[in-house]
Formats: sequence, structure tokens, C-alpha cells
Amino acid sequence: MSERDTICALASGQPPAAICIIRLSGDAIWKLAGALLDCGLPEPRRATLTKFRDEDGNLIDEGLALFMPGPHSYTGEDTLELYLHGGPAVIEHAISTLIKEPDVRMAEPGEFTRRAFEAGKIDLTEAEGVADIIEAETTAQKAQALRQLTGGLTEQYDHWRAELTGILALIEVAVDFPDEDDAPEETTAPVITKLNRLIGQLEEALGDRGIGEKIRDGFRIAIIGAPNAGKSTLLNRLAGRDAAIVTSRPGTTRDVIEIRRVLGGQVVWISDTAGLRETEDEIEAEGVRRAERVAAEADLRLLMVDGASPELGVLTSHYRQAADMVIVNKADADLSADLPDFNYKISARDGAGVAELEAALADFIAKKAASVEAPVITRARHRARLVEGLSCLIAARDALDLGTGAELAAEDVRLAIRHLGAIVGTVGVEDVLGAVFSQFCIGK
Ligand SMILES: Nc1nc2c(ncn2[C@@H]2O[C@H](COP(=O)(O)OP(=O)(O)OP(=O)(O)O)[C@@H](O)[C@H]2O)c(=O)[nH]1
Ligand SMILES: [Mg+2]
Repeated sequence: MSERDTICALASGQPPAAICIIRLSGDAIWKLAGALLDCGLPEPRRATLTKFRDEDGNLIDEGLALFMPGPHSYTGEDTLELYLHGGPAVIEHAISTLIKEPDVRMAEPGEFTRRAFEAGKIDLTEAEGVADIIEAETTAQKAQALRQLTGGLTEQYDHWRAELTGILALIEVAVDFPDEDDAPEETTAPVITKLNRLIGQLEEALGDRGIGEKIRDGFRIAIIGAPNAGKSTLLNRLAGRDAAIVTSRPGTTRDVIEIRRVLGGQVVWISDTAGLRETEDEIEAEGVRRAERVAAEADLRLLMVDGASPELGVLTSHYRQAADMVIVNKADADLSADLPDFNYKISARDGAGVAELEAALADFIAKKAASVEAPVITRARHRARLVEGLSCLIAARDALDLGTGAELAAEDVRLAIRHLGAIVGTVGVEDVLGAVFSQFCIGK
């Protein structure tokens, strides 16, 4: 029926492993099973113990074969899974044999899921959920991915699109009023009410402070402060390794150095930055600009003060306002009598007070992550479309409100439906499909 290649990939992890799973999808399966499996085409949905041979009849391995005929399979096509011993030689022999068969080739990253999407088995947000759950490292990422892959977002967007379709129908009735210059108020008033309700819901979803994207991509903590305060020393301690260069010379760090940790149940990127000071040095000045940028984008700013010489942080007092926590470092040394107000006192070099600081960071991030329940937006892609959808709805509402034209309003609502449709992948997605599926691992 279909002219498509049959695709094949190792779906399980790095060998060696006890068992590996080799996955196939496409029309060549029935022929290939007849030629290579002693059991022939296995009975559908029943794990069948069989010998698996190459084209010359040499034994590749003995294992289980599971046949799931289309359309009731993941991809909607005939699929076959082979459970073999997970050694590299077995996998090599098996895959090289399979791709020698006519019309069989290695799958591209995400190609099984792409076929599932194209067969209408899942929408684009569910496909993204599949990619996310494979990558999930924290329980929060897993929960968010699982909600998405089981249709949590699909339901939300389907609901909004259905509402909009209803609104569009009402506006079109208004447009068709033959004897009026424009739609009478009795018809537009309820439409405006409905639009306003939807606008409120979209605004609420967009007002999530990016928590969904942060749960997925990581929260950000920036360490800023005067040169030589001990920022890099703290970063290294939090990383448990020598990630950044530490020297007694002020102005050591120039680039932003990031490490990744799990804190408070969330993925967190912690950035060490160049010490903040006025400088003639072109490289250092660029470092200071980068530090400012990182601080501006962070979820939590740690302002570090050299407890032995707080006067070096003249410039940093300017940043105090923006800082979420002020940390006095070098508690082991002779501390100045002239310390600013601070939240934590540590010795980054010796580790004193760092455990308490870490607990406070974890607590801050955990609270921030929990501040929005079940965020609707989990990717920048969704946010961009939702923002556009919202502005169309506002334009439609205003057009009806000001009586500038029901026809214009109808067109705006149609556009909004398209934007929301693009999120779930019903329209205008050719350009994003490649980007979405290339992020997958091979075999899924
Ligand atoms: N006594 C003491 N010295 C420290 C402590 N933390 C860092 N230092 C020393 O302070 C100096 C500067 O440390 P860094 O970590 O490089 O400071 P920084 O803030 O990254 O400096 P820049 O990259 O120049 O902005 C080094 O000599 C460190 O060994 C501490 O807790 N106690
Ligand atoms: Mg440094």
C-alpha cells in the first residue's frame, strides 16, 4: 500500500546490556520475518521465542519477536520488535542483516514518533512529551512530560480551539446580517464576553513566569560580585570539581562558566561570572557585560561580598537591589567591621556555611518551581504561538467592541485558530516538524 521505506533501529540503550530491542516499522516486515525468523511472521501481539538468522541462514541469536500489525501500533504501520541479547556483536549482526533487505533502512532520529504523528496517532505536543520523557532527569520533568504525552496539553488546546470555532460561527452570523451597516450589538455583546473569557485564560497561561520551560530546560542561578570575592571558589565547591580558574588576582574570570546541578528537585544551571568593576581592559569589560546579562536572566542572583575587603565591592552595591541573596565570603579570615547586610556568611574555600547556603538555594528553586501548578507552556515554540494567538484575539475583540468590522474580527479569530492549531500540529507545521523530531534519539 505505502511506498515508504521500512525503518529499523536499536531502541534500547548503549550495549552491552542483558537484552536489546531492535524495532522495525513498515510494510517489509511480513516478508523479512518470513525470510529471517524461524517462526515466520509471529502471531500478532504474542511474544514468540524464535531463532533469528541472516540471509545465508547463519544464526544471529535466539530471542523473542513481537509483531504488532498496523493500524493498531505505535506508528500505525506494521511493527516488529526483536528482543535479543544486548551485546555489540549481536546488534551489529542483526542490524546489518536487516538493512540488507530490500526497502529497509536505518531510522532517522524520532522517525518512529514522526510516523505516529503523521498517522494521526498523536499530536505534536504529545510527540514532544515522548521526547521529553526520554530526556527527563528529575521527577518534575518526568511528571510534566508524562502529562504532555498523555494528552494534557492536547485537551487544553482542543478546548480552546473548539471555543474559538464556536465564536467564529457567531461572528459569521453577525457578518451575514443583510440589513445592517454592521452587526447589531445584541449579537456582538455575547461574542465579546466569550472572547474576553478566552483572552483571560490565554493571559493566565502566558503569565506562568516560564516555569514549564524552566522545569524542562533548567532554572538559573547567577553568582555575581566584586573581583576576588571568591565567586569561582564557590562555583567549584557547588560543582564538586575545578570548573573555574581561581587565582588571587582580581579579574581572573572573564567568560561565564556554567555548571549543572539538581537542586530542590530541579535542574539548575549555576553561572560564575566576571567580577564587577570599572575597567579599561577590553576583555574584562566584555566579561562584566556578560555578567550583567546573565544576572538579568537568572531566577536567583547571589551577590558575593569579600568579607575581608568589602570596600572592593563599591560597584556591587549598585547591584544589591537586584540581588536575591547577599553572601559574605571568607568567614575564615579577619572579617571587616564594616560589613553590609547579608543573608549568609560562608567560607567558600573551607566549606563552612556552604551546606546551609545550598539548602537555601534548593528551597528557593523548589518554591519557585511550585509557584505555578501544571504550567501549560513547556517550550518556547508554544509560547511564541500562544502570544500571537492572544494578540489576534485582542484584535478581534477590539474590532467588535469598536464596531470597526465583524469581518475583520472573523479573520483575526481564524488566525488565532491557526496559531493554536500549529502548537498541536494540525496546521502550518511543515517547517517545525524537522526541528521537533531531530531532537529525538534514534529508535523512538
Ligand atoms: N581566606 C579565604 N580566601 C578565599 C575564600 N574564597 C576564595 N578565596 C581566595 O580569594 C581569591 C579569589 O578567589 P576567586 O574564587 O578566584 O574569586 P572570584 O570572585 O572568582 O574573582 P574574579 O574571577 O577575579 O572576579 C583566591 O585567592 C581564593 O583562594 C575564602 O573563603 N576564604
Ligand atoms: Mg572568578
